[in-house]
Amino acid sequence: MKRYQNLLLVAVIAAAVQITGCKPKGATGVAAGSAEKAYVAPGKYDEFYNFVSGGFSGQMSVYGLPSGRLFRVIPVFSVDPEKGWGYSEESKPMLMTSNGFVPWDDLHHVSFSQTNGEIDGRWTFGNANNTPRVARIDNKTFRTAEIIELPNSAGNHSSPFITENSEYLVAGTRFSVPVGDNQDVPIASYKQNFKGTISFISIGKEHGEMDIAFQLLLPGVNFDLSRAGKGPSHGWFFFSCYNSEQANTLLEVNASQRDKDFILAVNWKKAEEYLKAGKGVKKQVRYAHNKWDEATHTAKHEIRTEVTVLDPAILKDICYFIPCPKSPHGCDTDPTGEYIVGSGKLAAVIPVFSFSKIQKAIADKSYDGEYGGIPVIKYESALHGEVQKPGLGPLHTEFDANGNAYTSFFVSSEIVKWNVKELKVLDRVPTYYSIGHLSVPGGDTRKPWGKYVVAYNKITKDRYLPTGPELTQSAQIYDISGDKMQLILDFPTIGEPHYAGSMPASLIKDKSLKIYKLDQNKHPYVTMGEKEAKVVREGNKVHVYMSSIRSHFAPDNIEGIKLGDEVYFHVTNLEQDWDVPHGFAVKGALNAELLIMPGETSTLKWVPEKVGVYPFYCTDFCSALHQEMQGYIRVSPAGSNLPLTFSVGKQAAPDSTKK
Ligand code: CUK
Ligand code: CUA
Repeated sequence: MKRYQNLLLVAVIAAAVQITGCKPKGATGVAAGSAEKAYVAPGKYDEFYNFVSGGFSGQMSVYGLPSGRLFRVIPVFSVDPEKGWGYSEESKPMLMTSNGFVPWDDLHHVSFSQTNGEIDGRWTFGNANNTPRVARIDNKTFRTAEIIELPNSAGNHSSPFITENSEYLVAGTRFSVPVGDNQDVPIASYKQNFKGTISFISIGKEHGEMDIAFQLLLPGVNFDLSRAGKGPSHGWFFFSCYNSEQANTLLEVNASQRDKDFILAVNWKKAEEYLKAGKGVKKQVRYAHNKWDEATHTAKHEIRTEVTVLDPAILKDICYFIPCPKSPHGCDTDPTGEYIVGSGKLAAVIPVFSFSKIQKAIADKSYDGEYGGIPVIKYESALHGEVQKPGLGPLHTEFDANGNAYTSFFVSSEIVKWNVKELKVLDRVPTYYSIGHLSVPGGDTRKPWGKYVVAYNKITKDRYLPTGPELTQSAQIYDISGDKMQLILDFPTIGEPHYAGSMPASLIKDKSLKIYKLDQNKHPYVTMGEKEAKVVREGNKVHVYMSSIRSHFAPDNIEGIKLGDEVYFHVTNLEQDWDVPHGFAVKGALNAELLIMPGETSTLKWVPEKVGVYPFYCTDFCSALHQEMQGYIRVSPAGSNLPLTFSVGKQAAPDSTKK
């Protein structure tokens, strides 16, 4: 009977999901006069930067808040021909993994570096959900500076959440998989052989360099989301997990059997102690670590081979399970660090756990047995209370500075505001439609700025002009400065936005880099000035040391290339002026363009396959004579004995048509 009820609940919710819930009809939801709250006059700056994950685009995009204006798409895990990301020789190593070159991924969550529990503006992190990786973006350049792969992991969803002094980012695996020497095991042996892991990635204090400090080996559940403790709960991490049934097929039913799954509480300070005491076991693995070097404007890819694993079933008092109703998704800690909100996708209530009660339960050993060798704290002993009848399908919660929580509800398509201490629902507004994450500026930190909550929606239906079978995903901004939430703007987004974060513009804007200094360019193929431009043959490799400045390339006439040659255009942008990139593209190249920043060197590899004269040109409108910024390269047959020549400004004489 219980099983039947569970199936029924799943069926009802599945039906609701398919019809996208209680879809608000007719109204646009925007009250007269509220639009001006999102209005940022032409030429004026926004108050916040809004970094939004691109989901299956694999990128991150940056918008202004509250205007919703798009400023930049930052290529992270996916190639981006617009910027040459993954196409230039310098950036290709960034996308290398232990599986080779992976040109795409699925980026769900962004996270900002913090100092004392507040956003400090230095770095933005993002996760790769498919081929498990974490990326660090340098907020000075808005460029991906580092990518680290995660061994023993599959589907890095519960990531990259950060501690309050940027000690660690965590990365919990969504899929449990066989871990260890023999991975050729039957899928049906899930319960015996499959394990979940959580990686703790340390972050260098000065330069942010990422390293896997240790991994926890855990029972074979699916880790979903996570948040670090704050203030009193600093030193702890909380992870939601589903599929405590350990199903290996048809999870939509088989992983929805139990009334409660878990939140995993991790005492990472304790884990550090065990690590120091030498209790970790070193495992041989293979994972990529890729880092961008700003001096050489080039990424370096290396494979690392060792990771230290701690087993919390043996090393007691690192991990505790807390029962949490029905397939928890979001797991969010409030700004005080005392309350942990679990959002069960199929649950009728929102349970709020108390950190001090969890501590007391551990001290009193108030347990309900073990799961996979890890103690399970009694639900009531950890519980602060439940929000009753909040809505359908709670997913994620963020906070303002006044003790209020904002929870997204996918199935009932709404945001519900409630008081964390009193557990009272205060307000609800519809979203259009089917919200996933939501984000309040600083709403996951000790210091929320409040002001807005932004909804990231899965479905837009009738909100925008039709664009064929797929419609844009979208975000919606609500003013939360008053008692009632008020919708002030819809804006379309790039890719599927899962999570996002916002920080005051002042944390970034004055530190934003304007140019790369040419005299500090350490690229091995740099061309420091036009006089140094040259073409050098090394066997069948031809290196073109090329400069670009408004409005020509040097050299811009090249002859003596032969079929079978590999040509490397190393283009240095000599400009030392803000916002003057030059582009570079060659006809027929099986590649993308280069987009070269002032003072930077970038390389395009080109293997011509036909004899002829090929034009190349600048792709970025850089001056009144941008259209004149072009050149020619001549390709002769393989056996040709035409010497290699190059020039700029050498106008042909009327009769020089020989050769
Ligand atoms: S997840 Cu997308 S709505 Cu991947 Cu954070 Cu919840
Ligand atoms: Cu350089 Cu256009």
